[in-house]
Amino acid sequence: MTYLRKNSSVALSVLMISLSTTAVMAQDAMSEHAGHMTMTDHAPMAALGDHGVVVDFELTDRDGALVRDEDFRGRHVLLGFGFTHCEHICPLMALNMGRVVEEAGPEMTGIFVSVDTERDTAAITDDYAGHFGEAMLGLSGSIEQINAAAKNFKVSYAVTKTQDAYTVQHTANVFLIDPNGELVDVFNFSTSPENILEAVR
Ligand SMILES: [Cu+2]
Repeated sequence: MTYLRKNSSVALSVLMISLSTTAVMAQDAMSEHAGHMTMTDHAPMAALGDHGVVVDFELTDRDGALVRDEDFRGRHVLLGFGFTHCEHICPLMALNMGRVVEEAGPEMTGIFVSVDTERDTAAITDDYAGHFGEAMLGLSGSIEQINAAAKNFKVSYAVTKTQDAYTVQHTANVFLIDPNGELVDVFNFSTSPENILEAVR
């Protein structure tokens, strides 16, 4: 089965316009998502688990249908975890992912998975992902589904709620999965689309 967006008529977001000063944002972002990232392009493989491992996830799309890793066999997948209220990291990550997916053509799907299960429904997540490209899919799921998927990618996240703040810290890596469902490379949220595309070719 080839999984494509069901809702592709979303207009380009102003988010994309506000993303031209990436250096400043990355610095900002370091404090927002402290503790989970390095500033090199490639995350250290030791932190990723087994290179070449077959990925495993079961999530939910905007219609409540189950979406599994095997639905994407035969295609490349670029996948990242985040949340739609994220101010700096996720917009840049999704923007980069959208550009890669657009350049790579119809053989690649981008998947943005929200770890903010309380606020981000699958529909909200999919609308968000759709701002960044036609082939960008947003998925959500139950806490159990999200935790299982995050564990598979060695992604950690933490929701912090106080009286006046609601923040989500999360690993901001971008995972490249090949048509056999194997993890082939991992990038940081700020890795340029060009560098990711090199790994696809
Ligand atoms: Cu984020």
